[in-house]
Amino acid sequence: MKRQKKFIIAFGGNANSDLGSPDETILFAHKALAARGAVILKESRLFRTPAFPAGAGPDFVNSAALIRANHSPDDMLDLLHQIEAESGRVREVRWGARTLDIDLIAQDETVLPNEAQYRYWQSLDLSQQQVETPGELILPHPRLQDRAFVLIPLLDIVPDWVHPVSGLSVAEMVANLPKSEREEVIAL
Ligand code: PH2
Ligand code: MG
Ligand code: MG
Repeated sequence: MKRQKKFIIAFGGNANSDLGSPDETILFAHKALAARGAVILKESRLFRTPAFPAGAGPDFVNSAALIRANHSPDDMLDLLHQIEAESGRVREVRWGARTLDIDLIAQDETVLPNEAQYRYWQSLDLSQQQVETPGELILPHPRLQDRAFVLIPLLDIVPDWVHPVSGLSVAEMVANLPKSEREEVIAL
């Protein structure tokens, strides 16, 4: 039998939706994934995190989950977008206030579309990131190692997962973050 895939998913929101506050919306999204046939293996706590970039809006609520499913990575991304839509998300300006953002962070040790392209997207600095958007799914998420609001929730669920390109574990990536950024992420 083919081994089922494991996906690492990140959730975030900093605006009220039809379903309620960001934490209520995120908990709805965790349940919606399970209702669509994904098996939730681990769920992180919810965390309050300052918006990135600094000053970009109200604080976020962030969380993460490890799920098991048969989907291809592209089908999983479609499912996440459907759940965003169901929870009242309107796709606003990039990096603006949002009711619910669900990001596919990784699928096992898969690198997409290939290691050379991956390294290109990972190498972009902040100003290039704001003008260049990949037309295809890049995995693992190219900004994973930079974001305390993603990494600290991952510490709850997959501390030993190793990034297939850098070879660093989640715990090592967290340790590489500036202390000030780690301390801004606070469990609710
Ligand atoms: N998501 C963003 C942009 N900035 N900041 C925090 N703290 N949490 C997020 O989830 C987040 C963000 C783009 O999706
Ligand atoms: Mg996001
Ligand atoms: Mg997103």
